[in-house]
Amino acid sequence: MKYKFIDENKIFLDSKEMFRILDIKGNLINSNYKQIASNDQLKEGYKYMVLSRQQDNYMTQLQRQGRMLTFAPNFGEEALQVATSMNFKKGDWFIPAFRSNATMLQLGVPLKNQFLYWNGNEEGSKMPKDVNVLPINIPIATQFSHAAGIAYAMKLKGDKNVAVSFIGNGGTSEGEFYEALNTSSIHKWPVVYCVNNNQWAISTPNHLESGSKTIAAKAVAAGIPGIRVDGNDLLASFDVMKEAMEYARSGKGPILIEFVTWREGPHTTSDNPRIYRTEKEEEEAEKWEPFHRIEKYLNDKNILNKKEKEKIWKEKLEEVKKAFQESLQELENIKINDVFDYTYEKLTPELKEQKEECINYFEGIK
Ligand SMILES: Cc1ncc(C[n+]2csc(CCOP(=O)(O)OP(=O)(O)O)c2C)c(N)n1
Repeated sequence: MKYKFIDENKIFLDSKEMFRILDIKGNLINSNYKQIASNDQLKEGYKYMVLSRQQDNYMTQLQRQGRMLTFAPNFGEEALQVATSMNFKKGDWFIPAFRSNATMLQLGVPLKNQFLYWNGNEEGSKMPKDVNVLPINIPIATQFSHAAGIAYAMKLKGDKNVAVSFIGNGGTSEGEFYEALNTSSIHKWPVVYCVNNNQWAISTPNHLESGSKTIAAKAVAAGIPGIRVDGNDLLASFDVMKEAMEYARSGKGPILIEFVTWREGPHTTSDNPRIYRTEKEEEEAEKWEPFHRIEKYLNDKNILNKKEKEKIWKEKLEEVKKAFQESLQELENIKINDVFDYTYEKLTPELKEQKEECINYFEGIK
């Protein structure tokens, strides 16, 4: 099979170029572009972008009111996230970072779970049956090792499925990033390694965390293809992701995708970006944000008009509010045992002692 992106284009060793279909305003750069996603797929993907955005908007308000704990918003990264889930086939696995909300929602993780998780209840990590999504994992870059392991298992079983995982640009400076890429390259395990290059690792900019000009170029060391794509361009991200998943599914081994994006909000709600980047810098970067560009395209192609769009934004906010209320009912059922019961099959003597002390304490204040 001949690949459009993998075969015909250079690996981004020295160039900061990237694949892009929509320009800064959402117009087609090449008017001969042939849409690969169906209209319905694009519309569905857009709905999940909105759902995730509305969840972030609402959760930020809740957090400021003291009704949510700290969480990592996804502002500005929604297009690359749905471009991923839009390409999933039954049996594929997703191994998320902590900034993968829209992908998780589209793959069937309930909104309520996300509220529970970020409000400190591990019940939020309990996936519904047939939802092949691992719980959110906070230690940076460990996701790639887990994805490699799952892909190895799928290959042993003879499944034609793919493991897809995300980490941030900062995560690619971790040893685990290279270990996963290298090992899966040697054994040709079916993994698509994705990086949301949002330019920052908390307050550290890209150039202070990595000597490599691009993230895609890091694929060279593992002998696998690396592609750099505009992660705020839903069409480009979808097309690249589709090809990458076909590549891995066909037995050719892993591939690395660098989605170039910009973290619009804070790293988490306890971060203040104004300390390390200027408002002007933000305004410039946000001219490339994903929503207005795909909205313009969908409108130009008569896939989604203004009225439908407004309806989606309204409905998704209602969905979010309802899910939060549902999560509150479950939060009432928190048991102190939950803090201890999920790490080890059998508690260590120290943890056993701590658990008893904790239970006695809470019994005492009832
Ligand atoms: C192994 C490890 N080291 C440090 C941290 C603390 N930490 C949490 S997020 C973060 C920065 C992550 O930046 P990046 O990988 O670029 O992802 P982003 O948050 O921008 O999506 C760090 C250092 C951690 N969670 N895990």
